[in-house]
Amino acid sequence: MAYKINNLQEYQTEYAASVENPEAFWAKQADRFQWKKKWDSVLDWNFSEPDVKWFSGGQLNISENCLDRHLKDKGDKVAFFWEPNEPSETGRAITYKQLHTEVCRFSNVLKSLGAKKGERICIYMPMIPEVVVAVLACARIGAIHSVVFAGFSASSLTDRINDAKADLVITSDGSFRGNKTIAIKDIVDDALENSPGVKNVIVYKRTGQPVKMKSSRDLWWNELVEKASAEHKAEAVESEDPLFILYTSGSTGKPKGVVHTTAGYMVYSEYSFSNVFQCEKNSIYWSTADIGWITGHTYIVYGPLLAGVTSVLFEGIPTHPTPSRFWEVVDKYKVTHFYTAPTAIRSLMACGLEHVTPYKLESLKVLGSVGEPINEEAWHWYDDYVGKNNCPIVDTWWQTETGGILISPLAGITKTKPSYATLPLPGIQPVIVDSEGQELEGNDVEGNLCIKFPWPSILRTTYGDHERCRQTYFSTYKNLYFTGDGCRRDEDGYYRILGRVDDVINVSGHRMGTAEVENAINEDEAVIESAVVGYPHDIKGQGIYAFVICEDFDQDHDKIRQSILATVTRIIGPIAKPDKVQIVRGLPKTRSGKIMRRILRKIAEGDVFNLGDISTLLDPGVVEEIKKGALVTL
Ligand code: 6R9
Repeated sequence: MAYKINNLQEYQTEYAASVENPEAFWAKQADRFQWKKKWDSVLDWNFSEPDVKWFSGGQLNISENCLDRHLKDKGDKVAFFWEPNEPSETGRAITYKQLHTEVCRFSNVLKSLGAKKGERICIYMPMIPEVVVAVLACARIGAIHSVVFAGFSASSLTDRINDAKADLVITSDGSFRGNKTIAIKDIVDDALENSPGVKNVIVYKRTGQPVKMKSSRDLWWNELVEKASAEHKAEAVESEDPLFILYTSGSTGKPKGVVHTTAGYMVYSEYSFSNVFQCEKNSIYWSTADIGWITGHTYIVYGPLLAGVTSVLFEGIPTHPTPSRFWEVVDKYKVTHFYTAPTAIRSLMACGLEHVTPYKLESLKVLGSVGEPINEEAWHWYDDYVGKNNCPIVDTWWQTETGGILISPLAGITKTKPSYATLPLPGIQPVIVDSEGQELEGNDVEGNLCIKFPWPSILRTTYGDHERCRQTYFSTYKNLYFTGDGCRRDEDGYYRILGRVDDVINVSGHRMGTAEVENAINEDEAVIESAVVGYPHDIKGQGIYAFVICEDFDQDHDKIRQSILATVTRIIGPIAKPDKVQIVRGLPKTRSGKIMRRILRKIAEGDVFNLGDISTLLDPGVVEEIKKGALVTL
């Protein structure tokens, strides 16, 4: 098992060492892995371009470190227990050796189709073991995977395929999600109408539903794999060769392709996984995330496999067939480490205790939370009814861009505090700055959260647009990585994340840019202009509130709403559907034409008596009208 911190004093010593001599600290961590060629220098960096390089000159393969490295001692250990959507369907147990064989076979399949090092491969799949095989096979041949969440629409998929210039797509015929069957392959077909660069589509048969196979382009997974050899020597890649692209929303325009590279990401994903969760030899770890999000990448695939842990891989949703599904799975596999999102906790909380109390949940040792701030009520419910006041809760703060957890308790070591992510991991140097970029030193301060020194899994660029990366993360405050989150450091030096300070809404732990949702709404025929803001939502954390100007205000508003929801679903996917759509005659704009979102946010929150100064508006009258029609209880 990897090097692990065992107590608070060790944490403090490690932390101090990591700040004093980061290079020596990370070289020691990197030494535990298998290198095809050792690095020449540990770290070269500047945040102004930005240009960050970890373990330069080194060569390695991350899939070899996830799989081959464990074969001698852990070949027969289960890597994944796969639990299907329907409890009546038999699951699968896949050992490290079996996973290795499958990944080797599929690597040969990819090679036989001409896939090469550095090429982009798009993966659009449900939560089945083959998605892990696909990801690791890409890494094994040195190709760059771009996993797209299978809930995104055809048009979102097209954008991501085209931005990454992927020429191969891996998918399935359909997927099971709750009581729905989704025609995944049809969505891919639609997407490919506008992605002429794609030469092949590999289709895994999951549901058995009929699909159209385009000859010479579309190939069945099973047929390709049957013919493939199970021997494959992992390609040597450079430390800084890209490992994957993952698209995420920002405050402006289209989602950006966050790029992570190989060696640093490997070292940090394993280090953070091992230290935050503190798994032991016989632990059964389960993260309920989807592979389409960063949590799925780092803490379903890479972290746990690098650490040689046994995980549960779950295809379904928390409420199918009943809201007991999670607890049933915990008892079935005797899960020891359970990692989920506050939104899931809140939705299960709302379903009632009768779905939890019949379950033993005795195996649980550690609970985790990720994706959004966890409110105290949800924290206590998780602690009382799931952890039975016996399991530390690790509230893990991090981002797609950070690659791994940066601020979190270490399970059983750091004293927890409801709704606090607590302390930075070794190697992480957070700073809180005011709006001018002045560092706020000492405790009991609040401002914007930045990080002042690189850690191994920091993003390296945004795909195809380095300037966007610089602008978004490294230009707001000189020589600092800016997270986009507000933060408080309390009197004990504990960090509490307060949520986004930019135009990003966090809906059920999923990041949505307001601009992105507005662009989708504006595609609707009836719409002239729109403005989107977030508002507090009991289950989702934040909901999406859209103010929309239509061509004809006197049309049936419900009809327009339905049409807008359908348009947003078509363009982005169901996760971006506004919860509230208010049709308005005008939007509050300044004389220079800028929408004053501050006012709309207040209205959406139902706080209409504190709108602040509205005298700079071009037409203050619109505010009164919006207030009258507001879809809130005042
Ligand atoms: C891992 C992930 C990142 C944004 C981040 C922040 C919010 C994530 C959080 C949290 C408070 C936590 N966030 N974890 N806020 N406490 N424990 O979620 O990545 O999808 O990129 O979202 O999510 O606002 O900036 P990503």
